[in-house]
Formats: sequence, C-alpha cells, structure tokens
Amino acid sequence: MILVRYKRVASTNNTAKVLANRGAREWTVVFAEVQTRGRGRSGRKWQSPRGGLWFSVILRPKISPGNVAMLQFFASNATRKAIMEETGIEAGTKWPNDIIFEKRKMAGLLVESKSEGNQVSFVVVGIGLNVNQSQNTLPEGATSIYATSRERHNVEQLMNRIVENMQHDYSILETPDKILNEWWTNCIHRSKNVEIQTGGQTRSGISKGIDTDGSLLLQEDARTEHIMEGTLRVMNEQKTSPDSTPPHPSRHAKS
Ligand code: BT5
Repeated sequence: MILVRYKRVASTNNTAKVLANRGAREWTVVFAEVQTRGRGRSGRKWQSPRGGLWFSVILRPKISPGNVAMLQFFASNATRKAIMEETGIEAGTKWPNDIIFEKRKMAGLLVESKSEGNQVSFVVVGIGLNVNQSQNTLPEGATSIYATSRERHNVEQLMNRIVENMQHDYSILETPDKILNEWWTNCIHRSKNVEIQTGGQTRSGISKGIDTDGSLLLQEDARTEHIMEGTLRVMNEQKTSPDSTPPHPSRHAKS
C-alpha cells in the first residue's frame, strides 16, 4: 500500500482519479482527515468532518468494464468485516453501497472507474466510515462507531484493516459468486419487502438477490426485475420467505 495523506482535500476520490490518470500504482491510497466536498452518488453530498474515515483506493483489476460494480460489493464486504474485527460491531450491507447498523448508515462507498475499450484502466474505491463523530453531529439517519459503542477508534488503523481485507481477498474477484454470497448473507434486506426510488419512479417488491452487474433483483408480483440503480428503503421487518433463500438467485431468476 502506498499511502498519500492529506489534512484536507475536496474529495479523496477526485484526488485519487488525478493520481490514477497520472499512472499511480495499484493500492495507492488517498486519505484525508477532512473532505470539503465529499461526494455521494449522483452528486449528493457526503459530510466528511474530522473524526471520520475518508479514503480512496486505486485499483487496476483485470475485469471487464461490465463487472466494475463487483468492486462495490467486494469493498463493502472488506469494510463490514473490518468494522467487526476492530470494534465487534456487526453491521450489515444494504444495496447498493451502504453499511448499516440498526437501520442507520455507518458507511457509504463510491466506486468510480475509467475504461478504455474493453479494458478497465483503473477503479477508485472511495470509502466513508463514520468513526468518532458523536450522534448530534451526524446527518439524519446516520450513525458512527462512537455513537454505537461509546468507544473511540483510530481511523488509520481501521483503514489499514479494510485495505488488508481487500488485499487478502483480491483474488476472489475472479470468483464473483463468493463476493455476491458474502454480501447477500450479510444484507439487511434479504428477502424483505423494499421500496426503491429509481429514475423518478417508486418500485416495490421483495428483494431477492444481487447480480454481477451491480443490480438488485426485485420480485414484483410474478416478475423478477433487475434494478440498476436507486435508493432502497426496507418496508417491514417480517421475513417474507424462509432463511434458506439462496444468497443470490440471480442466475436462475433473470426475466
Ligand atoms: C454514498 O452515497 O453513500 C457514498 C459515500 C462515499 C463517501 C466516500 S468518502 C471518501 C470518498 N471521497 C468522496 O468524495 N466520496 C467517497 P449515497 O448513497 O449517494 O449517499 C449520500 C447520502 O448519504 C446523502 O444524501 C445524505 O443523505 C447521507 N449522508 C451524507 N453524509 C453522510 C455521512 N457522513 N454518514 C451517513 N450518511 C451521510
């Protein structure tokens, strides 16, 4: 890992993309104590004050551009595991890019990439994890490790653990099923009723799985649809089908 540390940047993803375009090596990591223009998906803002962990990892995986979304699931798994290993908090995954604890967002990921032809030239995996912020400084619907456990943690130690987990599992990018399985097994809306805001529409149904293109499988009445992007809300806590639901029935459920 090659660490590039800043006290303050606009967005570690922006800086990482500049470095990647200049040829930075794989596993170059851009870290900032504060982001002044932290970004979420679709131009949303990501609040990034001191006390949280804000960083981006440059990767050059040998995958096709159509599979870049796998990096999001891959990095979510590494982050969820690191939180558990370092703090004991058992958080869950939420489609497409969240880590949740007790219905509140603890972390978010922003994966951006550049491809040339059929080759991915780089992927930037941006990870934002609320660590030492107290509840009253967090946005609505958010939580932090401190707000959850009353324990403060070293943000760089958490980052190192996340990157180590990614490095340890990097070769399984070649076996996407393992990544999808792990993500889905820890998903907070596995086989639950959900509502998704997508492209100006509201879709609702039972979330049935995820696929290598990053989509969510949503069962609406008799049809199962692939939802490519959106914001998901879990509608109730009752399981609609038994726990034996296959982790990602995608291969069998395409409509
Ligand atoms: C995300 O977007 O969840 C992706 C967040 C990625 C942040 C990292 S930090 C390092 C790297 N550099 C960047 O500039 N970004 C990445 P999205 O799913 O669109 O969620 C955005 C929404 O989350 C906002 O509209 C708020 O409602 C909420 N939000 C903003 N700041 C938050 C925070 N610190 N914790 C929890 N929720 C937050």
